[in-house]
Order: sequence, then C-alpha cells, then structure tokens
Amino acid sequence: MNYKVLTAEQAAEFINNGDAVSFSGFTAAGCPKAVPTAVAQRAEAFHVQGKEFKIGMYTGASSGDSLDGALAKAKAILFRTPYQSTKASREALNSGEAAYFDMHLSVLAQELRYGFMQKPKFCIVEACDLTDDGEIVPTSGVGNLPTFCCLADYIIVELNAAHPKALRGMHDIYEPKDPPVRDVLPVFKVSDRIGVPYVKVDPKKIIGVVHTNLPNEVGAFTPLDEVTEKIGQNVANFLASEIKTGRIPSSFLPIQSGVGNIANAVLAALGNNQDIPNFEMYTEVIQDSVVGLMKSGRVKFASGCSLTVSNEKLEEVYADLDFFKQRIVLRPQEISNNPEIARRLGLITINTALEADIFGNINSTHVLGTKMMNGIGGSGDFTRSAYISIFTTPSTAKGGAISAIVPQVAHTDHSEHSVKILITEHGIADLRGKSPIQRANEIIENCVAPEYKDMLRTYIAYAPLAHTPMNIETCFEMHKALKNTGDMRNAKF
Ligand code: 0RQ
Repeated sequence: MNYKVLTAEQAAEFINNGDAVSFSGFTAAGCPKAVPTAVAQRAEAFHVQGKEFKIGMYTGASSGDSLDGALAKAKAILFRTPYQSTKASREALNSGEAAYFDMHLSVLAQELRYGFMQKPKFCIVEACDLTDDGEIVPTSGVGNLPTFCCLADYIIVELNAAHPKALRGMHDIYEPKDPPVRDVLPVFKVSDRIGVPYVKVDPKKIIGVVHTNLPNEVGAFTPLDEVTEKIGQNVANFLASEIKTGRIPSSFLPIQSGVGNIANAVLAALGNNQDIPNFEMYTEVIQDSVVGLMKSGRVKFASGCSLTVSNEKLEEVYADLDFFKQRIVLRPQEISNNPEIARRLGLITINTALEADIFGNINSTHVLGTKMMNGIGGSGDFTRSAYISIFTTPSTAKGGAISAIVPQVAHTDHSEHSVKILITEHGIADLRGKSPIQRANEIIENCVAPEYKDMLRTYIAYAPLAHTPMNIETCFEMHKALKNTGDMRNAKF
C-alpha cells in the first residue's frame, strides 16, 4: 500500500484546537476508535499545560465510548451534531460544556455541502479495505461518509482487521447532487442499488493509515420484559388488523424501526405474529433481532445505514457473509433516511417516545423539556413521510413516578399532524381522522396507565372548551409535581 502508516498518536498530532473533525459510522457501528481516543489524550495533555484544546464533531449518529465517550471525558468537544447517546457526552452538552445541535439525521450531509456549518477539515474513517487508488470500504456503519470525505481536506483511515475485507459489496454508496440540479433518487424497491460499493476519494487526501484490530462498541440489549413484550404484541396485532381491513396492502409494506430496547422488542413480536407476512425493512439501524428473523426467512431484505448489532450477532453475520450480503444493503444516511424514498416506498414507521401528550404531540428528546437525552435522530426523517407513523412508549417510567402521557409535552419533536398511532402496553390509540378532543379521549382510555387515567380525565374535563382544549394554567402540573416531589402521581388538578 502506498499510504504512510501511522500510530494513532501520530495521526492525532495532525488535529489542533478548533478544528472541525468528521467521523465515519452510524451509532457505535463503523466508528473509528483508536484515533479519537488518541485525540482525547492529546486534549488532556494540552489541558494539563493550561492550554485550550477542543474540536468540533460531526458524526453519523451516536458513536461509542472510544469516540464520544473519550472526547467528552477529556472536555475536548467544542460543538457536536447530529446525535449522541453516551453518558459522558450527555453530561457535557447538558452542563453547557459542549454546544450541541440536534438535527434530523438525513439533512446533515446536505447542510454541510450547502455551507450552513463549518466545513470539516478532517475525516477519520474506519474501513475494512482500502485501495491505492482511494477506494474506501466502510465497516458495519456508513453514516455521512461520502460527504465527509468529499469536504474534508485530510483523511485518516483506521484499517480495522476485526472486520473482513469480504464486506465489500454490502454497501451502496451514492451522494445526491444539490438543488437546483437534484435528480430523482432512484430507489423504487427496498433492495435497489444505486451507487458503488465503496467511497471513492482522492488518494492524495489520505495522510495516513492506522492499523487496528478493535471490536465494535454496540451495547447489549436489555432482555424483553412483560411491558416491552406487550407493546410489541400490540404493534403486531394492530398491523395485522390493518392488513385484514385492507388499509395496508396484503403484500405488506417495508418497516422502519427506531433504536433501543423497545424497537428491538417490537421487531421480535412482528416476527412471531403469523398474521404478518414475511417483510422487508427500509430503516436506519439494523438491530439484533433482525439477524435471527433473516435466518428464519421472516425478514426478506433489510436496507439500513448500519448493522447496530452486538458483537455476538456481528460474528453470526460475518460467518455467513454470502447469505447476508444478498439480504442487506448499507447506505449513507442521506439515502437510508431520505423522506422522498420513505414516502415513495410507503414505510410503516415505528419510533419511541419519551413522552406523548393527549393530543398526539411527541417528545423524543428532552426530559422535563430541558435535559437532552439522545436526540431526534432519524425519527423525524421517517415519521413525517410515513405511510403510517406509529409511536410506542411504556405508559410509565421510573417505577410509575412518571406518566409517559401528559396533558402537554414539555418539548415537541413530532407534532400531532405527523403522528397517526400511539401504542403502550395497555393498548392502541388510533388518531387518524380525529379532532384534538377525540384524540385525547382515545389516548386516555386506551393508552394511559390506570393510576393516571382519572388525573387526565379531570384535566380535560376542566380545560376551556376550544378546538384544542388545553389549559395553560394547569397543563404542566404533572411535570411540576415530578420536579418538586419526584412523582407525577402527586399532581393536583
Ligand atoms: O432510563 O434506563 O435510566 O431507566 O429513558 O427508556 O424505555 O429503555 O426506551 O431505550 O427505547 O429509549 C426515546 C430515549 C427511548 C430513544 C428513547 C427513561 C427510562 C430509561 C430509556 P433508565 P426505555 P429506549 C432511530 C430513531 C429518539 C431518536 C429516535 C430515543 C430511558 O428511543 O433516543 O427515535 N429516541 N431515533 O426510564 C424521563 C420520561 C421518560 C424517561 C423514559 N417521560 N421522563 N425519563 N424515560 N420515559 C435511531 C437513530 O436515530 C440512531
């Protein structure tokens, strides 16, 4: 290979205070590890000398502990977008240590190309293969890699031997042109390939290659419990009944499913329900349950941006790559999450709410309206453009001290106009074609936990009569009770 071989520490020395740095991958899948950790150590060394050292960070979505975690702990983040989920980065942005801008995941690449934000100077890439003429084959996640590589002045490649070179062929790399010359994105079927299986860069931009052999850092899922299992069954039963009524075609439609424990449980339930036909996925994260469902034939094809699976599941995929390469395509998030494609394919979108209100507005991001959890992620890319958009949530959190359904969300990520179905372990609220007061009754009677039902019935009974019966004097009583007493059950209406 013609490239200069560097240690992670040597690579990190190129990066200086104030630089904007972009990273490959999506969730902890496909993210570089050794160089970001070395950048964090470089930052700490500067800080010991009393010198400033912080970088701006662009990623695909969240990342792992060696990236977000290490840089946040080193107090080395100047700004951060579009999504994060490590404990350390959450603390950094909620304490004001790092400036965070929470973005729809499909738009970051184009907004960087439009020049809306500081251009990345560096791109640090995890790859399983690299050729002398500048073909980079990503590992298990793509993220915004094509645009990052195109915009960056310098590229550093972490060549990670933990991922086989034979992954070449699983990715489909395509970068759209920008308005006014943007063309149709020609994905007409979930399995359509529209690009090439590598990211092509000018080899002169590659300033070094760091050899690694490091496992992915995708966290394990919590085992299914009674609540998540019931939510999954409710989603599956709802979709089966929609097929029976003919509102969803009998051949079914592709599924998009969000990230986290509930999303994983929902997929498992869809797989187990015999009234749901074998299905395809057009989604961003391909999670653990999909691997088994693919082997059993329940999932026929999955298009995603990353294989966000545990290392155990990743080994299963790598052990049978010929089988999985015929059934999985990994795309840049600009394509995996693209609203044009989501609407054309007619996606059934299933995402998780932190809290919902009785009118159908959804808060996916801010605890008590102020503290950032993770970010909006791809949920908005999909929800607004879905064939039918579903939100799931356990009806309560923190042992019942929090009702996930409140009179008014403390922060709105998805408005009542985009949200069609709300599902908890107690049941299904179908919001289609209903006025605000009808939606409120549907949600209270079908989805709210028994101990909170009367509270919400009282709220709505005393709210002023209007198109949306919201009482601005009392709509945050449940949040106030949580803040002041630690328990929403103490709210008085
Ligand atoms: O906290 O673990 O400390 O107990 O929130 O909640 O129930 O385990 O659910 O793992 O599915 O995450 C919305 C955060 C849900 C996630 C969210 C507490 C609860 C628990 C997690 P503990 P669960 P999940 C594609 C789509 C936005 C992005 C998105 C998310 C913790 O799904 O980030 O959809 N979504 N992307 O106890 C305070 C409430 C709460 C609450 C739950 N009302 N108030 N805390 N919790 N409800 C993926 C990507 O874009 C990459």
